[in-house]
Amino acid sequence: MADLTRVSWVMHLKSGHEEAYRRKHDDIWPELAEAIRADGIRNYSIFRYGLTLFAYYEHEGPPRPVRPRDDIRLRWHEWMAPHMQTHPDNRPVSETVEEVFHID
Ligand code: RM4
Repeated sequence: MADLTRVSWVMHLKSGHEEAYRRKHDDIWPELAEAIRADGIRNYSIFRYGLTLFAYYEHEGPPRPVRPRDDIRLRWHEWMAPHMQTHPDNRPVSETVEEVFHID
């Protein structure tokens, strides 16, 4: 079986933006969903705990370096920026989390 890489990180919502964040993801742009799938990303979930967002996805093969954002991601990050803690270029502040347990 091919190697599977699991990727997880946390991001941070601004207080009072919980519903807006969810609504925008309920209406995710089809072209963004398509770009995510085209990258081989599977099982992508974002869970909210208070203002903390825990994100997780899988892709086949070894871990990949972070790539420059394409136009869709640049626009999506601009669209999401009002609701999240971000860097000045609208990238969400993200911290890698450590996998400490896994079972198939
Ligand atoms: C998040 C954030 C992430 C993006 C997902 C789809 O709110 O913008 O960077 O990958 O949406």
